Amino acid sequence: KGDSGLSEINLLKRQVSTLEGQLRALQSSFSKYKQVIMFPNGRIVGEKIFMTSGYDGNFDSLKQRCSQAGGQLASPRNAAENAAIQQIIVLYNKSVFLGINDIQTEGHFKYLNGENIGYSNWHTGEPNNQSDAEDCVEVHSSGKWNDRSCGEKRLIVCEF
Ligand code: 291
Ligand code: CA
Repeated sequence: KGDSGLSEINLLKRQVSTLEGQLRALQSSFSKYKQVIMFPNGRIVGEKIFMTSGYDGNFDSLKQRCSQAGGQLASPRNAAENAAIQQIIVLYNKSVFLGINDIQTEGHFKYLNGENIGYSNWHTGEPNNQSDAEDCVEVHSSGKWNDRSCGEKRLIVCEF
């Protein structure tokens, strides 16, 4: 009884050590896989992934495309996330639309889930709601934000 208990423990030890090796291999292969699929269109910031497919569209069409892909339009919550989006903008030399707008109440910019924004990076003088027609948010290569007509076409960047 004592002996068979010991050999069971030894068997379990061998199995745990095999699993540890397999986990290490999986971690290293996943880390390489992430690096490969992120090149050159994606950026990882913490738990969040920003990704462009290179397409342009107006706000509604971009919003729909991101949600069809199981994500949503990029909605930066801090400077690091904004900087990741900025890198994609610079790479493509195209401004993007964020998942932020004041369609519901002029001057109250919200995320797509209706929550008030907790981070912003407006250009000086923005948002100005030019011609009373600017409810969406574009980001320029400087990383700065401008409110802009939702009907304009911008580069898609989704977050997952
Ligand atoms: C000016 C600023 C912006 C405004 C923009 C658009 C341009 O920036 O007043 O606040 O969003 O004009 O109104 O719209 C068109 N149709 O040109 C100019 C450069 C971005
Ligand atoms: Ca504006």
